Amino acid sequence: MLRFYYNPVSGNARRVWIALLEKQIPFEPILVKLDGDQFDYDFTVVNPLQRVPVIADNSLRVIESLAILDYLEAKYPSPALMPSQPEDIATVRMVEMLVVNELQPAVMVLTRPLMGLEVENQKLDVARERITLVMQFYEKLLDNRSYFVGAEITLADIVAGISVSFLDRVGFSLETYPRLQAWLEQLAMRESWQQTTPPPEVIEAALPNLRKIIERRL
Ligand SMILES: N[C@@H](CCC(=O)N[C@@H](CS)C(=O)NCC(=O)O)C(=O)O
Repeated sequence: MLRFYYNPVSGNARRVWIALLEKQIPFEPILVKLDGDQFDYDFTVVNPLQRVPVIADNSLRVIESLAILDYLEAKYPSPALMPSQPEDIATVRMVEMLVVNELQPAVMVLTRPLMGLEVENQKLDVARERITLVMQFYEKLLDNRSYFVGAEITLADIVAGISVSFLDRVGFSLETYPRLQAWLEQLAMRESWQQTTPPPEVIEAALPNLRKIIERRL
């Protein structure tokens, strides 16, 4: 059976977890505690980069959440989480890459002061500006659709939904983005979403580990 190395507070792992549930792929979850477990020899053999998520499928190891999502899509195409029309594929990729290249780095900056870590005010301003630009872009792109590409959930919604739903924790309000709010409500109704939402006490317990992870970031 496919093995899924994860941690419940890892947003990157949650992308894969939701895809596994949406596609109803049987898997064995393997918890990596991220309290230093990720540096153990056994896990380093699985992922030399010492991060979750990882998928192990027989002798194959796939690291990097977006690569894992592509692998799952290719191997288990139904139900599809990647559309087939060229313009829709471009939309999914665009939304995903904005998360990775713009949102995640900016959120990392806003998280630092919450963890008692130093950061220059100017960097906080730049981070908020980048997030604003992405939210404005997403709000327009959503239009009046339920999901980014229409009536069905895709990888775009999964990848962006996890990051956008985290924004209130770093003090970024979505008050002025009614479409994004409605979209998040829609996502929150899904079983895969509810099943993978980390309970507050789990997040609370993980904070010291998360602080160390953020401190180590380049
Ligand atoms: N680009 C990677 C990022 C993976 C990543 O940063 N995982 C974090 C948890 S969200 C991790 O395992 N961190 C452990 C560490 O930095 O020590 C992906 O998308 O899979």
